[in-house]
Amino acid sequence: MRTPVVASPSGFELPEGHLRAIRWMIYLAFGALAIGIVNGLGQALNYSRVDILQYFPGMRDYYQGLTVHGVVNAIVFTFAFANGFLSLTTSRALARPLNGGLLWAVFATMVLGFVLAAYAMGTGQASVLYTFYPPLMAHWSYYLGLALLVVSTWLTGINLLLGLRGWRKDNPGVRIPLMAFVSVATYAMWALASIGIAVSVVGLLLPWSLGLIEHSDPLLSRTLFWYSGHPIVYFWLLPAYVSWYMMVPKHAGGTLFSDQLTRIVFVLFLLLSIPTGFHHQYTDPGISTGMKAIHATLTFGVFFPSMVTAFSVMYALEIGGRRRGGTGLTNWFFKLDWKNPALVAQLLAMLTFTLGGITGLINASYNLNAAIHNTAWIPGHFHMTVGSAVTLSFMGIAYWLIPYLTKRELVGKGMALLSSWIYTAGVLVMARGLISGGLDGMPRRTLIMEAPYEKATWELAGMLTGLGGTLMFMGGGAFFAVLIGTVLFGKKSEGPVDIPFTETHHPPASSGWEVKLDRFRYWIIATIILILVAYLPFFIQYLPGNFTSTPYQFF
Ligand code: HAS
Ligand code: CU
Repeated sequence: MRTPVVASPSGFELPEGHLRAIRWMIYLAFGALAIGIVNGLGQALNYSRVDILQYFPGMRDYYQGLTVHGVVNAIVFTFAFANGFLSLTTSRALARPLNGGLLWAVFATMVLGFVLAAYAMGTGQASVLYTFYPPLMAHWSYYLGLALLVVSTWLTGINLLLGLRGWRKDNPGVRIPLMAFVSVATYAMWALASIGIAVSVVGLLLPWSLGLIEHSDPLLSRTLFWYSGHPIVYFWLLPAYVSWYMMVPKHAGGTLFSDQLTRIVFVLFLLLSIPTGFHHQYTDPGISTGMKAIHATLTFGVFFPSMVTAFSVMYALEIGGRRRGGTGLTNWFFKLDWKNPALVAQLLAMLTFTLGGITGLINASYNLNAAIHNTAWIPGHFHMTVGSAVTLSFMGIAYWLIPYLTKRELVGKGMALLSSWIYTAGVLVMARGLISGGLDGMPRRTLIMEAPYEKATWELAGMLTGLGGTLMFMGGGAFFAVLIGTVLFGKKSEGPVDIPFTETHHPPASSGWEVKLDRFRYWIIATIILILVAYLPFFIQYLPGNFTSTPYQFF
């Protein structure tokens, strides 16, 4: 084995003002998560017929609570975290400051977007869920708020790109540092992916809610939504993957075995994340079966880089476990540092994600999808992906990131460890409830406690869902106690605090085909071609659309 090399240069420190902007983005992210988990508890308890939503002003209505839960957890929390975290990783990896003004502009745009959307949701004028399908119509401030949240990700993307361009000018012919490569690839993917939601919100729904357009076209808006709505799940996931590749091996005392393969994985996500949206629309009329089959096939394609990730990261962990004295086939796993909260949270996130991934494969299978679409199975699937692979990983990252950003030591390490275990137990119990109920026809997005058609067999499923959700809430509560304790009472760290950088076995190749991996321009062109193959036939046949639906507001 060769001497490992550090994957990205360290030693460079971001200007104090930049760190402050990033710190506020991370605070905003976790502030949103805190609101979201209170709502989440209400949603989970609904399945076990316990009504707590009535006690929360501004969340009295089931769909109001569910909208707040979806928007703050799946959009505000994830976007704010990605904007802050990947700005930091890019700047550190390139060893140069990003544009400080843009960092603050990102923060301000997110706050404004959040306030506008919160106003609409809090006053009960936007109970349209985070998918906002027309003809359900929300208050204009909801759409404008969401649009601004998307703009904040574009501003971050521009900032990363400007940083990369400057770095390239100063370092001609040098390979992009791996950590910058994976961060920029994430934003390049999302820049192309977010076009659908932007066209739908700014071009159709916002003017419609302002009375400028009279009617809406549900199928067109759904299609534009899912054009962005599938890749958005990778925009949530990839910052966690950045950490699994670039930091978790370091926590575990291991090394990453291939720089090249890591780049290939992120290029595959860039290429394949977007042309898959119809797997959310298998049951929609008006889209040909042939087009659905293309999206199904590409969905199996985008499964592949996650499989590669599973084996790459597992190998890095194995190296760490063996260096700590692990022997035999499995003993290395138990030798990992199970006392490090940042590592444990992310290991548990990975373990849960194996189940989340498998359920994804079932969703993607056209005929199996018919059995579980719109049932409680789906929230079962996505709480084992975004609800744990992503959220628990971000919590794990926070255990070193908050001390790094505040220069204070983590308070309550034991509580932090316990929090991850309780949270994971909660996710698994809740998913067990939702998944078994879903297989038995228990619907999602339904006020089960007042449904007149409940099946007796849903009772156990509902109770497990409520119990699991309560455990998740307790785990989340413990996490916030640690977080707030650290920010307010953490001991000032002595000496410099650094980001945990993973090392790789080999430096990136300086000649040969691997060098071409860094040419983002080619990958972006290839991605656009794939998008055209996957979407153009539908739009050619469907446009100019059917703008005939009159708006509904049941709230
Ligand atoms: Fe999904 C619906 C298919 C991944 C989120 N998904 C959803 C919805 C959400 C969501 C929110 O094809 C509902 C949307 C709504 O409101 O209607 N999903 C997939 C597939 C994957 C997948 C094929 N989903 C995700 C991720 C999400 C997410 C990631 C969030 C972050 N999903 C679907 C489909 C639907 C769907 C259909 C529509 C269903 C319907 O009818 O409505 C794949 O990308 C999954 C790949 C994952 C893997 C797992 C790899 C495992 C890893 C961990 C390794 C472990 C280690 C541990 C290293 C292949 C990387 C080592 C430890 C040791 C034990 C040694
Ligand atoms: Cu999807």
